Amino acid sequence: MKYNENEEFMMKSVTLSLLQSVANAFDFGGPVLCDAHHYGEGHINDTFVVWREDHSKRFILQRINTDTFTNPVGLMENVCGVTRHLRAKILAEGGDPARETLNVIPTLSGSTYYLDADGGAWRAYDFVEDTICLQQVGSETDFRTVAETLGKFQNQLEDYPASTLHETIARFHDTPNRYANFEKALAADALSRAKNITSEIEFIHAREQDCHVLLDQLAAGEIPLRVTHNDTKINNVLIDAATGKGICVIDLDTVMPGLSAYDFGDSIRTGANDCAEDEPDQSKVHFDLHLYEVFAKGYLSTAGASMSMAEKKSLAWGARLMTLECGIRFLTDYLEGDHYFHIARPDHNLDRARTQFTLVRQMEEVFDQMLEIVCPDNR
Ligand code: ADP
Ligand code: GN1
Ligand code: MG
Repeated sequence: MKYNENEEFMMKSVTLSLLQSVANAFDFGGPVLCDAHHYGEGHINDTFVVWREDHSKRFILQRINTDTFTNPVGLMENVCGVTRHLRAKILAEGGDPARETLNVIPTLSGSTYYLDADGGAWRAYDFVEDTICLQQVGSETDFRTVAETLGKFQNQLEDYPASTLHETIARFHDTPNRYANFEKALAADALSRAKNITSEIEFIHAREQDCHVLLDQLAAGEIPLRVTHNDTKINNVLIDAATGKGICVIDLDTVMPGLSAYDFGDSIRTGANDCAEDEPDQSKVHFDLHLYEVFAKGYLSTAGASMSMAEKKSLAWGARLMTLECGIRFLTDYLEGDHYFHIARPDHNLDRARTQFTLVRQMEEVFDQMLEIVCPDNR
């Protein structure tokens, strides 16, 4: 790992010659030109843009992070199965499948992925043009659009055969297991960083019981297992730049059986506030109950019809727990030496974790109102 030329992100660098040789393996309909600068702000995969030589069309070329996704073949089976399913739904609804779901570009030999000489696993997608990708919420309208788009996505996958999905990351949103992993990292304290985070450790320990809430509800049969996206950070939804319409849900690597609370919660974590995920100044971090309500209304307008009262209530817990869980994961990575999330500066994961915990504390203060918003008068 090293800083790339712009020192924007600490991520695995890729030489132009490697990128070009990988790009040459895909069926882009002609030769393409590559740019070795990372594209976008994802924390996991290495994302690049390639252009046809005549500049008529561009594509996303991604190296799948195989430290994170250890079965890239199964992962691509999931992505192809899910996008095929979505395409049929979009067509039936009179939509445009070329823009409204990811379109996998095969290699010249007809495979959905390519393995380079070093074992790197690559895939390519059409670039979804004329869209914006929010890193932070600028307007209520856009946030509501993200909510409606994710609710619709959940509906479209309602009848997806969940048993055919590979579990691409084991126990991804198993919050008690994330807690246990934090405890292991803390006990090992490999870089002697625990001394810097005594108040954060105390914060996490005080919430051990909270970590169990959603999985207990699932085990008790109170809420259903669905096919969910599981990584609904707002920058994983593309919005039409001209019309503001929700266009495409991307980053399908973690589509797996899960809870609606996970998808609802991760969007609230990233969107219902006025700060960046990695805001270092905690006085600037504000959970925004109004934006939470905007999102809840949008999400329930498209996904609410099939939800029981208990499932609606679980959404509020999803917001709290996805934020807590993500903070625990950032802090675990900080303790272990920042090997999971791409970082751009020392203590980046620590800043991210602190921001999550500030949000959790503020959510706890208004939790009754959060419950009431998703489940008014327990209706
Ligand atoms: P990561 O798992 O690292 O987050 P993503 O698949 O989310 O990777 O891609 C990173 C970024 O690249 C996205 O946030 C988005 O800005 C951009 N991106 C990914 N796929 C597409 C696409 N098909 N069209 C346009 N932009 C895309
Ligand atoms: C990662 O891939 P990306 O950047 O959309 C992570 C999420 C975290 C998020 C925190 C596969 O999302 O779980 O919530 O970072 N994805 C994976 O920003 O671990
Ligand atoms: Mg992403």
